[in-house]
Amino acid sequence: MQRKWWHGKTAYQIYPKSFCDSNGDGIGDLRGVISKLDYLRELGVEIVWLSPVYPSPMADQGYDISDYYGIDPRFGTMDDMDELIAKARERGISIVMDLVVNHCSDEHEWFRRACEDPDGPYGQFFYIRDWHEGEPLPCNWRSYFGGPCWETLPGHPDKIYFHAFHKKQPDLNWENPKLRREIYKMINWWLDRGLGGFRIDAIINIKKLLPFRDFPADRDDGLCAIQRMLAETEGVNVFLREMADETFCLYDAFSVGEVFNEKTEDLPLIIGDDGYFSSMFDFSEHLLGLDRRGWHLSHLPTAEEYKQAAFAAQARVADIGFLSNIIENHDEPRGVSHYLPQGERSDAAKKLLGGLNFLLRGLPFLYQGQELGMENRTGWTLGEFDDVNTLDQYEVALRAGLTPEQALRAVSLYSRDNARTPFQWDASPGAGFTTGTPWLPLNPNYRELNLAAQRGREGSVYEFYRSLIALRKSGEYGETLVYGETVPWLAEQRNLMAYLRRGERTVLVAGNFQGEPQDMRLPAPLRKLLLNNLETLDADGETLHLAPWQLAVVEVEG
Ligand code: ISL
Ligand code: CA
Repeated sequence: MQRKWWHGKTAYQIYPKSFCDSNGDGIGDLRGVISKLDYLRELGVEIVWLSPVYPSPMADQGYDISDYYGIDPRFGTMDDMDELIAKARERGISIVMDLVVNHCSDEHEWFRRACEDPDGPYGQFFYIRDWHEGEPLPCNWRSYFGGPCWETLPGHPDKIYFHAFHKKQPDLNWENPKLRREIYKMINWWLDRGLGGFRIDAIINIKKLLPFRDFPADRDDGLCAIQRMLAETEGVNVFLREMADETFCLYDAFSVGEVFNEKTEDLPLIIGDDGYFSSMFDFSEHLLGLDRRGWHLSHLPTAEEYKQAAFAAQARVADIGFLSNIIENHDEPRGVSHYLPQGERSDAAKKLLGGLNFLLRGLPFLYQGQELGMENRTGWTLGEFDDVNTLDQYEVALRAGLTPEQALRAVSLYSRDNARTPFQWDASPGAGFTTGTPWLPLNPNYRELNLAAQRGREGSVYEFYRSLIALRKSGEYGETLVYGETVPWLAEQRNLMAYLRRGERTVLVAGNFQGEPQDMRLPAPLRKLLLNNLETLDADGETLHLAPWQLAVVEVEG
């Protein structure tokens, strides 16, 4: 496998709206991010992915972009962005932006012009079809945020346009070479400003199954999940290859795809040596237990399911390329509230989950606050939710017959807003995030759970993450942890998640994924203890006696 400049780095996702507010308006901003660059360096991260900061009406928190060449005034100015890129670079950090090009905002100039003249050139930038009241829609796909994928084109009662997400996010027509050229031009404009690369949003959706057609309904709304069409669609690779050749490859930029529903045989095309993306997220753990019919029917994954999914993903990719490993992002509940049993909040268990994920082969991505062990917010009321997806799922649950209390409980477990509550810097009112009123309520646990309480405190979750990052960067073990193969160890032993990373050296990662002690047979004699989430480790010649939630990282004889 070819070596790449980003392989040995740790990446970190910032959700700008909730990271640090510099001017007291309750909304995080770029000057806030700049003020925390030294913090990010101290943590050890070297790639920072910023969720969208472009001008946006915020129907989907910035994933509805109305100008690809600007910065939303809520977040700052283009000068702030340039300063961020430059100051980050001085600290050895590459800035990666979000590339949202499956759709734009209905307030983007392209869409406005398409509405003015649907038959003109900008009409071809979207999927617009003739339609008359009473006729069937061109297809019965259900948009990700609920309801049909079709909406009346403003000003044209006899025309409709396609949107895979919110109706304020019209899909761009990638079949049109003019549109594709506009996108590539924009990407290169940003790369010329010194950006390290992009995280690429919802990208598998850019290829539509054409002509549009129906699938059997999967709920009583007569619609069918849009993912169903993705399974039948061919040809997305052609667009993405072209995009990479015209943009990322010219700059040796980093690119990580938000790829769902990919076909196994396509993995080399996606993330192989000459793949069109540097990396792609591993969502296999996230998909566990999710029921397409609604969050209220979903179940939380068990330790065994988590382990098997992670091992399967590692085997599937093996040495083809690098997955990007996460326990959470801005679209998911907090990993520690999702993959650990309900109510389990010990630091040991949080470190176990984080360490098991972080040390897998691939590129580790942390999501802001993960390094503190931030948790789902509890006690949500309906009115406190901001996220469109959550509000839709609440309705879905009500329609399925749940009581309002049951529906609220169900969506509280899965809501994307759990990850979007402000970063907990300290115990002051506003959690050090803002001096004003935060745009989304804080998690009330910020008084105890915050950076100030953990920084420099031996044994804290934060210091544990710093050690993980340092170990992966170390001269002694870096090569093994970055490039070594992953070999599951005793995969059938219940609630034990253990694996070897085999490279120059052999490192064993052994996690007791339960609240009871558990013995584990060693694959080879112990050489050295590298990391431990507890104070002691009980081992004899052939066995590790793991305490509840213990995670031990040890070098063994190779
Ligand atoms: O169900 C999915 C894939 O099978 C979805 O998870 C979907 O791909 C995902 O929601 C896409 O997310 C991204 O694009 C959205 C935005 O709301 C999210 O925040 C973003 O991460 C629309 O831009
Ligand atoms: Ca602000």
